[in-house]
Amino acid sequence: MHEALVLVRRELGPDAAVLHTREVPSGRLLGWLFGSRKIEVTASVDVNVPNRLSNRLPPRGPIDRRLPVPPSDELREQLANLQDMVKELCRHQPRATRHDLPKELFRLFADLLEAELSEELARDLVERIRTEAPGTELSDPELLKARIAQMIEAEITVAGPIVVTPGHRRLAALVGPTGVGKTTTIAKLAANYRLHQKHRVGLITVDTYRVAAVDQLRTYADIIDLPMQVVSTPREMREAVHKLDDLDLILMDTAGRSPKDEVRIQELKAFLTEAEADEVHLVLSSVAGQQTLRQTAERFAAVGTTALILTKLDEATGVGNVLPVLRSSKLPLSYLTNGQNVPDDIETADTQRLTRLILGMGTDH
Ligand SMILES: Nc1nc2c(ncn2[C@@H]2O[C@H](COP(=O)(O)OP(=O)(O)OP(=O)(O)O)[C@@H](O)[C@H]2O)c(=O)[nH]1
Ligand SMILES: [Mg+2]
Repeated sequence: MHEALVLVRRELGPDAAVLHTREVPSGRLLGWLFGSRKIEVTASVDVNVPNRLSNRLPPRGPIDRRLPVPPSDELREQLANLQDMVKELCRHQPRATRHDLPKELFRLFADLLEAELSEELARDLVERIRTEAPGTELSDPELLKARIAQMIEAEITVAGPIVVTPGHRRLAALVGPTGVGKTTTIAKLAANYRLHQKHRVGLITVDTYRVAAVDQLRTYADIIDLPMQVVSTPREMREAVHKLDDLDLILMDTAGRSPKDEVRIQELKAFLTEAEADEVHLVLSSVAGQQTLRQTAERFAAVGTTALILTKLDEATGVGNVLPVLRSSKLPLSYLTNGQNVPDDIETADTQRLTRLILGMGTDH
């Protein structure tokens, strides 16, 4: 048998699979002549034989006897040594593998996924906790939550509200994709600055694409009693700004643009350049997927965005999806909006509050 296998190896190479072996019954002419045993081996290089080390039950019956390889003493000893080494390794590094997450960390990981954090980010945070946190902390859910909250807080930068200095006109524009809540947010801001803080506020809209768009803003302007300018070409922008020059704050509404429409983005940039906007807030809906959020922020960076506004937090099931865009865009957050009510459903972005929202720790108002 040994000789036969050596021959197989020589003929077909080391990867050959032995499919069948048998001893040719004696009594044949050659056996009779030479008095030797004859072995027949069927082997192939292109047959895929299942791994013998798989968990399946070992083959039974005659196949069992195909290649009897009784482990030598030396082999047995090597196996035993290996076993000991593996045991030893496990004892010294109980947290060595990913699948072996301690119970509390695993729960945290699951919570983060549920909060719409990407798997990548959740794993990143949990792995950091695993290496940074002292062992005692790993079994305490409260301490773990506090630590993860700290990490998430570190990912969030806030810009603070638009700072208005009476006598120094400030122009803030809101840009973003369609339907994210730009006009509604402008109305909320205008009402708050005008009615609560008593500043002199004016509005400019460059949204002349949709018939109803100008009317929507004009309705708010009328209710709050604010001057409003409608601009349809970049050329008209200077004059419109000039007319509102003696105000403290000009809020500029723009038409929703698809981030994929390069021409419209460039056009928007022309409007903003003419207006010499002091700040450009990119409005993003927190309901959007993280990929969309990131790509949108990338495209709108071309118009000179300076801050982020997150809308529709009330509609989002989890807000962990906003973390990647905060990280990649490096834009500070200015406002959060959480409802359709003008002027109430808006707040200045707050790191701790957003962190609580991300971690699903509820709202505290
Ligand atoms: N639930 C919820 N709805 C909001 C929020 N902000 C705005 N909306 C609603 O979203 C819808 C679109 O709001 P708009 O302010 O018209 O959005 P826009 O970005 O100006 O839209 P376009 O000008 O068409 O690009 C309206 O029904 C708003 O009431 C919010 O914070 N939460
Ligand atoms: Mg609008």
